[in-house]
Amino acid sequence: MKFLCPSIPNLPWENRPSDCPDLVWRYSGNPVIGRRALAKATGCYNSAVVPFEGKFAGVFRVDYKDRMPHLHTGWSEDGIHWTIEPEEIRLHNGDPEKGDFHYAYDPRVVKLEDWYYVIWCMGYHGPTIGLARTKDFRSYEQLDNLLLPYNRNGVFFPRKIGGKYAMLNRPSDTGHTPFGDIFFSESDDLVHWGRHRHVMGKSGKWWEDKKIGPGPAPIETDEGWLAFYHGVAGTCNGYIYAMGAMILDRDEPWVVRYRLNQCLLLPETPYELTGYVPGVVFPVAALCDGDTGRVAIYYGSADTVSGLAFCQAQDIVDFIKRNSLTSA
Ligand code: BMA
Repeated sequence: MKFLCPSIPNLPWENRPSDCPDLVWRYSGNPVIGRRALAKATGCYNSAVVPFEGKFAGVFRVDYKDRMPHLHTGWSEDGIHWTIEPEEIRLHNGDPEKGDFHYAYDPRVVKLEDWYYVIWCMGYHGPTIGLARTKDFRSYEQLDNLLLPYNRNGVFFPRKIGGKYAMLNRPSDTGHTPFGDIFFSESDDLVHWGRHRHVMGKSGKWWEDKKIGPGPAPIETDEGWLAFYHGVAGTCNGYIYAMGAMILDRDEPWVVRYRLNQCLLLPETPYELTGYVPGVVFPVAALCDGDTGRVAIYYGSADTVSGLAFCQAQDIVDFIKRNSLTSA
């Protein structure tokens, strides 16, 4: 299998512990970012990182002591130890008509052509998906919102598909919706989006019996787009968020080639089971080294801290194909 993504020679990595029975394993030093990443923070999680100039940069969700979420830039030499900028990101070309940073959460960062695009959930008469771009993680230009309210999860594919910008997103309502399917949308100019196609909804499996939503930017392989996503179980005690995976068609990514019949990462450690929202694993970035197929997954834990996990893309693709709810 070919991994059609750039090499990341310094990708953070740890081998799978010999006693780990799973295909996705956690970094032994988790959480990589704690809840007090800044003095004014009560949580730092659901944050997106990318390779940048031989090191790593990212956009981080930082919740303040009024429990409002803000976006901050972060820097790391190794993808593990992070420095979070004390001041929140300011947008150029910000326009009240596009919404502002009244609240901002669950960023994704995707390198596409010459830009790093930041896609996040923001308030504009209710939650919708905001868009900004940067080349240096110091100056961010705000573009028009991607979608109408209400929508709380959006992520770009890392290249144009059929000559168009392409994204996955998850329409919702104003709150923690008891429903949600993943849709595909495309655009010529990043402003006008359409050709909205249904990708998939919840399955009959209980780990994702309430709703699903897109996670990190899909990883391109010659077998299709490997996409991790979050699935939500509605238990008698509240929602449980876990990570699943699917393979989308390379040219028509609204077509699900394979869909794993179980989750890959379920809350089970103390930092995933204890926090502001116990029982949450929320993947937002998956960096794949094109040379080795090693993947480093960054995920929010219990809406409080940030975790790092690893897997081999080849193993995951093989596993999905062997254990699929959908056949190609
Ligand atoms: C979602 C979002 C995420 C959060 C998750 C679990 O709806 O609000 O930011 O991690 O719920 O609380």
